[in-house]
Amino acid sequence: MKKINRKNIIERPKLKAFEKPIYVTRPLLPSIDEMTGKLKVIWESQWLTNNGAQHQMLEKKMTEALKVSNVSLFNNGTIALIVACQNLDLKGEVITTPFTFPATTHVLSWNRLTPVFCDIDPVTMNIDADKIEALITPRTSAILAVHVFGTPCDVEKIGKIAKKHNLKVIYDAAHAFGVEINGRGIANFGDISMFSFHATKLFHTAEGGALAYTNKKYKKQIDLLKNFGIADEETIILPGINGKMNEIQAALGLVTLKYVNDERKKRELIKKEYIKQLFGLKGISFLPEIKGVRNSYQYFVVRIDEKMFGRSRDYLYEKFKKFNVFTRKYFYPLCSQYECYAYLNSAKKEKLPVANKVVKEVLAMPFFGGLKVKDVKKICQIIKMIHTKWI
Ligand code: T4K
Repeated sequence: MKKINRKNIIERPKLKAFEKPIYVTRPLLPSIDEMTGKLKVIWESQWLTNNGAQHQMLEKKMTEALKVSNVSLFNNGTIALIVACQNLDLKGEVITTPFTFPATTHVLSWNRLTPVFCDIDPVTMNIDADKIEALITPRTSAILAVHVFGTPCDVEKIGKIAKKHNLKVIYDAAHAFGVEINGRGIANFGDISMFSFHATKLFHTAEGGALAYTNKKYKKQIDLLKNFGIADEETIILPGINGKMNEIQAALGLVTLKYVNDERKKRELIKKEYIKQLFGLKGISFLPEIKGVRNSYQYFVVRIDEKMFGRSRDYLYEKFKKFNVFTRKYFYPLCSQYECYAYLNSAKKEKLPVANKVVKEVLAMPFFGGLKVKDVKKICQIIKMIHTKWI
């Protein structure tokens, strides 16, 4: 009998599930002592909300961090976006992307505006600027675009279309904290940009958000809109909402902000490790780096081409759970597929071929500064084992 040469047998690595769950993200948290120090100041002041000292400090710091002349802080990004639409007095139809978090489209509904879905670019996964003009009607008042996963939209092209057709432009920059194009803060493009400071964001205030804009004339009205329209104790000049960020949120933001650059560096290394491990693996691709663009390091997403990879995105997502890894299928389903919007003419599947393809391919991987390189290696090992159909 022929002797088996053990060297020729490829051993299947045995991988155990992670002991603790690995989530798609974890919030950047300062030390509890540092936060306690800030809380003491707030306690002593007995000033908890309504444009307090922490709020004022953070708002100023945000103009620097975002490199934009005007910032208004909010209690969350969704309310901020609702207020942005109110401030621009939008009417009728707004052209938007179906590949986003529900908040983007819902904000239009809350303003009694009709979303008109536009297909997306196959590479950046942002609204396809070349398809916007065909959707403009006499009822169109604005474009609401999203810098998905922090990749900037084609701001030049969108700006030109808006100018030509006299439309307003709002950017949902929820994922784009710190993004710059050739050194210019991303909020210098369009009429108003919204940032989310939710706990899952690179920079956060637990819950929170901001509007950023270059037109200083907006400041007064936006700040009225987020404070019930109160001009003074006896004068209420418009139907505002409560969109105020409180002092505890602002304080958390001030402390967290100090560590954002460190976190960015850590995430940059993690991203490099993912790419090193997965580069060349058939059927897996990454978002392209765009020349002159400063990355937000908000998400690290991969795209799975089922035919080439051999398994679907959903297979990976489910398999990962068995290893205690919780990836996310952002943004599945498309907003155009929700029951509340599927009736719209623009929501028809055949009108959004790229978005309907992309939404089955994207997987957001665990991505946060506290993730260890050895864990990234193991996560990539799982992907490789799925690819070879060992699991
Ligand atoms: N526009 C866009 C394009 C957006 O992506 C968002 C929000 C908005 C507008 C609205 O902005 P905000 O009104 O939220 O400011 C999360 C966030 O809740 C949401 O803010 C974010 N986008 C969205 C992309 O992600 P979920 O439903 O995925 O969150 P959740 O609770 O499943 O959290 C994800 C993972 O993060 C968890 O598995 C574990 C980890 N996590 C989460 C929280 C809340 C923590 O470790 N600690 C935490 O405190 O929506």
